Amino acid sequence: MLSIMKFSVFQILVFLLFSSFLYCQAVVRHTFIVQDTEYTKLCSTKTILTVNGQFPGPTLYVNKGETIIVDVYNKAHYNITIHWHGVKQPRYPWSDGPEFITQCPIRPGQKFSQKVIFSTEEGTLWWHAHSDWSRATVHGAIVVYPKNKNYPFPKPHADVPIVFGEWWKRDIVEVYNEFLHSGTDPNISDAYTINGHPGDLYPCSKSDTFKLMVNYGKTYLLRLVNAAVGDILFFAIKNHQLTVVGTDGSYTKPLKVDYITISPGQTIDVLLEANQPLDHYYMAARVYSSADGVEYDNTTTTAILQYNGKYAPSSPSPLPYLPYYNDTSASVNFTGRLKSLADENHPINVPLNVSTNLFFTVSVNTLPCIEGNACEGPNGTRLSASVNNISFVSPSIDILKAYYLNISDVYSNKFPSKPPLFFDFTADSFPSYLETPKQATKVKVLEYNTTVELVFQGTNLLAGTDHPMHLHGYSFYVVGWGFGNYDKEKDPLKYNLVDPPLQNTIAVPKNGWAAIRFKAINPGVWFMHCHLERHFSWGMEMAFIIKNGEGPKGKMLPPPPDMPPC
Ligand SMILES: *[C@@H]1O[C@H](CO)[C@@H](O)[C@H](O)[C@H]1NC(C)=O
Ligand SMILES: *[C@@H]1O[C@H](CO)[C@@H](O)[C@H](O)[C@H]1NC(C)=O
Ligand SMILES: *[C@@H]1O[C@H](CO)[C@@H](O)[C@H](O)[C@H]1NC(C)=O
Ligand SMILES: *[C@@H]1O[C@H](CO)[C@@H](O)[C@H](O)[C@H]1NC(C)=O
Ligand SMILES: *[C@@H]1O[C@H](CO)[C@@H](O)[C@H](O)[C@H]1NC(C)=O
Ligand SMILES: *[C@@H]1O[C@H](CO)[C@@H](O)[C@H](O)[C@H]1NC(C)=O
Ligand SMILES: *[C@@H]1O[C@H](CO)[C@@H](O)[C@H](O)[C@H]1NC(C)=O
Ligand SMILES: *[C@@H]1O[C@H](CO)[C@@H](O)[C@H](O)[C@H]1NC(C)=O
Ligand SMILES: *[C@@H]1O[C@H](CO)[C@@H](O)[C@H](O)[C@H]1NC(C)=O
Ligand SMILES: *[C@@H]1O[C@H](CO)[C@@H](O)[C@H](O)[C@H]1NC(C)=O
Ligand SMILES: [Cu+2]
Repeated sequence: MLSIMKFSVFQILVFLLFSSFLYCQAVVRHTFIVQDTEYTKLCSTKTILTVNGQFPGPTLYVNKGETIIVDVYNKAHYNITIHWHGVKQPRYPWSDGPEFITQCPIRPGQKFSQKVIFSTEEGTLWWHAHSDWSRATVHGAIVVYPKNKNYPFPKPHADVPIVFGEWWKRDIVEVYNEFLHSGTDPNISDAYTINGHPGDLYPCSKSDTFKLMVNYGKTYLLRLVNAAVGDILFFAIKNHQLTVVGTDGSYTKPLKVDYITISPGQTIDVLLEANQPLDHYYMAARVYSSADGVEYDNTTTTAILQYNGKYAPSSPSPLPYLPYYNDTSASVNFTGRLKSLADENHPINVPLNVSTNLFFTVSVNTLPCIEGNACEGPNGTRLSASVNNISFVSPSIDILKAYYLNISDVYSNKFPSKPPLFFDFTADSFPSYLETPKQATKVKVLEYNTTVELVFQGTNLLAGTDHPMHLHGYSFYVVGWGFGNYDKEKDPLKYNLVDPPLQNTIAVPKNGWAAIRFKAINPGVWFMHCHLERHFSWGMEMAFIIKNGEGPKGKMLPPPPDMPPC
């Protein structure tokens, strides 16, 4: 009797162990319900698109190398797609998300189960809508934990996503439609937000402020995500230095700073030591805007870092120092100091032997007026934007499907490796004939396993400004950057090939250039675009097709059965 009892207890233990093992192996599923939700901010109420009713949307927590499934239900009144920003999705572009690049939109009432495949990413990424400007409110953080929570720094006391957003009092669809119709810049936003809260410097926002409670003596990992629609931001915390430890899902050498610069699309992980006298301290963010003559939202969003304990907080609380709105040297001073951690546990693999050199100009342009449209751009034109003088025209079925099924007339595969004309790209003025781009849907086709160096050259056509360029399906090493025209003899001599940062978004500095390298080992269709939404809407984007390589490991996986129909 006793022995039977023992045996059954043992059996139960085995069963429990086995089932928990099975549970761990099961693919984790998440539900995203895209819906219309009423929100009140800055004294006015409006309906916004959200995921699960939240702004920002839910944070996804995953372990390095995991695959998850997100069931996206569109219960709203707009078409939507969801992109997993910075997730490489090896050989599986099908759930990458950009509308008419890798899928057609999920229509109201439809569902799409998106498989999200994590591989080498570790740190912070994010997800967002990738159709028109709905990503203004449809976005959230992704936290990728290291194996066994084994960080290359002492384990932080807590993990805090800090998501920056941008808020218009008006409906974002109205702002977007009016912008498209006008042919000129969009209306500037009314506020920036930190985790959905504008903070107490705005009217009616005293109680709409994000608060981070901390214990003296502890260290916190802040996972910063810039989800703003069109603005690079400076961020700082009063009296606290920040130690940068990662960007775009990859570790960096620890870098102590007083402020950070963060581009739309970029993530930055910082350690915050709660080592100051017990008090309330402001965190603040405001725009870095480098384009001359372009209006910007000059407001400041704040949150409060509040120490636990009994004390009377000082009042008023001073704001932290932030660089001036147009301080380009402050911006690049931060961005240019990022370096990969590159230690023995986090080795890097910078491609040294380049086989394909690409040189892409990124420009703001004008198009002649078309009847029936407003033409409020300079001299009665419509603003536009381009890569290598080609302003991207969105196709009406997705490029991935056209490629996979060999459907012709959807895109041309003749995207040029260099611009049609070489001139002084960063001159003060230009003959007006240079201003008008071509309009086309062109992709650059690369053989599998090519080693690519891509130099982005910013131009001063219309108004030079920073362009945060984002590549899907890859992370790339940022091996160099500078101001003025890229010099192909001298500039490569100054490249960092030892510990360049591994990123998925790089802000090409105003009237300058940035050089990136990657190895084309992820077959599929991968979008590349400026992450300032107005430039994106004007056509500052293109796509790569990376062909299949040898063997099954070099080939794209087949599509899932539930791809949204066109
Ligand atoms: C844009 O700004 C103008 C001028 O301030 C205003 O009249 C218009 O209503 C705004 N449009 C939207 C969609 O917010
Ligand atoms: C922001 O711009 C407004 C309108 O142009 C101006 O009145 C205000 O002084 C500016 N505020 C700051 C902090 O620069
Ligand atoms: C920044 O703006 C200020 C004030 O408008 C101006 O005086 C200054 O020249 C600008 N700096 C740069 C680098 O453009
Ligand atoms: C960048 O910032 C560091 C630290 O504040 C400072 O020492 C350095 O002079 C700055 N460099 C430039 C080029 O502004
Ligand atoms: C670089 O590539 C060239 C051409 O593909 C090849 O001949 C050479 O051996 C390579 N060098 C290294 C160091 O891999
Ligand atoms: C607008 O036209 C004027 C006069 O023809 C010209 O000098 C100026 O460069 C033009 N501006 C733009 C942005 O094309
Ligand atoms: C793709 O289509 C073109 C023309 O429609 C045809 O010539 C070609 O053989 C097709 N390729 C494949 C791989 O089916
Ligand atoms: C872009 O292409 C158009 C059309 O061919 C041409 O008129 C224009 O000069 C080109 N601009 C640049 C900057 O290459
Ligand atoms: C990729 O290229 C490298 C050389 O750069 C070569 O050693 C390797 O075998 C290639 N892999 C495939 C799958 O083609
Ligand atoms: C939604 O997407 C479908 C399919 O691509 C398209 O036909 C329809 O026009 C889109 N609706 C809107 C409102 O954009
Ligand atoms: Cu841009």
